[in-house]
Amino acid sequence: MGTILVTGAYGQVGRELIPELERKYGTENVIISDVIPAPPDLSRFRSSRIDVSNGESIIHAIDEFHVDSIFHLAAILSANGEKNPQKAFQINLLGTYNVLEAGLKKKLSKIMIPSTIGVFGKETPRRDVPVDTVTKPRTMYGVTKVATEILGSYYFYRFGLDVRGLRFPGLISYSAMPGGGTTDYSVEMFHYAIADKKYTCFLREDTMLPMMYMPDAINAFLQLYEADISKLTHHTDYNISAFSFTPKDLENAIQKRIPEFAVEYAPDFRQSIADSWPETIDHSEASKDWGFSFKYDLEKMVDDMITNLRKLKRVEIKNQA
Ligand code: VAH
Repeated sequence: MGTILVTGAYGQVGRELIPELERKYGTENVIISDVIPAPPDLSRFRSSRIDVSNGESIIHAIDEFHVDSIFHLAAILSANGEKNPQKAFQINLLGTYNVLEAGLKKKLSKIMIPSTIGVFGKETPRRDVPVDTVTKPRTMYGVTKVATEILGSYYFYRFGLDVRGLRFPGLISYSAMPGGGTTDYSVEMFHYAIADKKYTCFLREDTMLPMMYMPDAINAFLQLYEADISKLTHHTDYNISAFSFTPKDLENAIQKRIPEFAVEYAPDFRQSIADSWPETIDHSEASKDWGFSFKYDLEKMVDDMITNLRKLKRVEIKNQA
């Protein structure tokens, strides 16, 4: 078995995907990469500096580490993408093209590419959105992700390259901060609550969005990675989600645990992005084809986030002492 290369490995998804890949496949079989050096706490892994807009750096890493499959996480998310659409195009679309071309040239066994509910737009139905529907996104992030879904399918049907992907909703986690998305408020709120600070939310209190706790998201990604290809009726665009909530729902859920926590609402440019996304997702095809399910509902997620952030804060205070 060859090794598994993770691009964009030091972001919110990568920080939780890496230990799960390590647990399943062994430290020596996981190669981590990003445009920045590996953080000290990941020094046990072999690592590479890869800028996915440079196709040669991907080929070089595949040769150096005998890579057999890639989890391609490198991407610029929705909010940051609107601050620099040209860079988002370069990294998200051309970067993914480079990964697919490298996979073809080096005959890789599998390429995993996360997509997003950000592929949907104002013309998409607002509730119970199926996989096959109108995808006219209003962000460069969404445009690049629709394109990479279609490009990945093309590489499967035209060249037989096994490319798989799923549409992540907003992802909540405690081990790394999100990287410039429209759903980042759902993580920031917890950090302010734990620090006994008032939080200013950049979305309206009634903005309902599909969400998921990171452990369920990582489990789903690995389930799709290990799924029998003959069972797949889609390849790069499976819908997944666990629950939907509004910022007010999350404020209320946190206040049940931290009564003094308060939120004020001051929508910014990200409100128009959120308004273009649906409220709830139909994930039945992922469940039918490869057994997608989730363990965390809103209440269980809130408890786990608060418990673990408090643990991390105690460790941080102890280390500073
Ligand atoms: C973003 N967190 O906000 C990402 C995600 C569905 C949202 O793709 O851009």
